Amino acid sequence: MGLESRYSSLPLSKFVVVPVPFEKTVCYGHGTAKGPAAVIEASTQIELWDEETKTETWELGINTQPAVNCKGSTNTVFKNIDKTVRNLMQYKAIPFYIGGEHTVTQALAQPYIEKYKDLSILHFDAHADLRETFEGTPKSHACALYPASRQVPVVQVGIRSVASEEKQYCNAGKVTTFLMHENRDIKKLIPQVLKKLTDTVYITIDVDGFDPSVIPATGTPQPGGFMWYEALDLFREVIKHKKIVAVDVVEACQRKADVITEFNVSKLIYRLMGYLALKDQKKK
Ligand SMILES: [Mn+2]
Repeated sequence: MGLESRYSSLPLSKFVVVPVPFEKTVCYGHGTAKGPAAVIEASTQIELWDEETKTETWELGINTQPAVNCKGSTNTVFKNIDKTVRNLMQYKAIPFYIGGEHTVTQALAQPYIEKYKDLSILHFDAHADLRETFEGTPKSHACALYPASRQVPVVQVGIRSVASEEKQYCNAGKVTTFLMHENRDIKKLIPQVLKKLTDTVYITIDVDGFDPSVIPATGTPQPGGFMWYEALDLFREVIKHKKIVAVDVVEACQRKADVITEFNVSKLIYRLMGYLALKDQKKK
């Protein structure tokens, strides 16, 4: 957001933004590697005062880290991500990781799974992402949540594309799947989601969970997703009732046609920070 250093040094900040521009296994639309930089660039266009939360969220401090090195093999990139996450865990700042393809969630979430014994994951996505392997590798965007789902509760919302090989995992084991077409009443959905999540939550947001009219530029779009205010209703309530340890926002692409995606993702991230800022206000 172009903040001066006393509002953006890591030890003083309430939030830290971490670009993770990894793109290797995308199967359709390309451009997620350029997503993080575009989102950060768009953040300079957002009003500092948040009109919904009525907070000057930026005053709590927002640090932006250099991008995680995503060159080299997937194993090398995963090691780089792991090192970054574990380093940031020393600070009080709540991380917002910006992808990159959804594969990065496997590496991002693992240190939190190991650290927090009562962790669960809110998985906002059009796709179930529960394949064990895809095109010969388990480290694929199509398998993004599979490793986590073997370890901690995963609550999926927005889902409207499931492969027959992964449907066995939906609503089985530790996975709760709220299919989009069956859960279109957000007021009924929210309490069910809150009930299924534990008290400590990692949020992973694949932007294709939104309707393509809200976030048009993404690798594998699906019709009929969350509208802007529906999604905000959900995120506001989850943030209000749960301890959030980290958020990732993945699969945003940059395209020449328009800047809607990067602007809206940037505003989404700032709004979620605003919801977290509100919790601080209530504690005072
Ligand atoms: Mn997806």
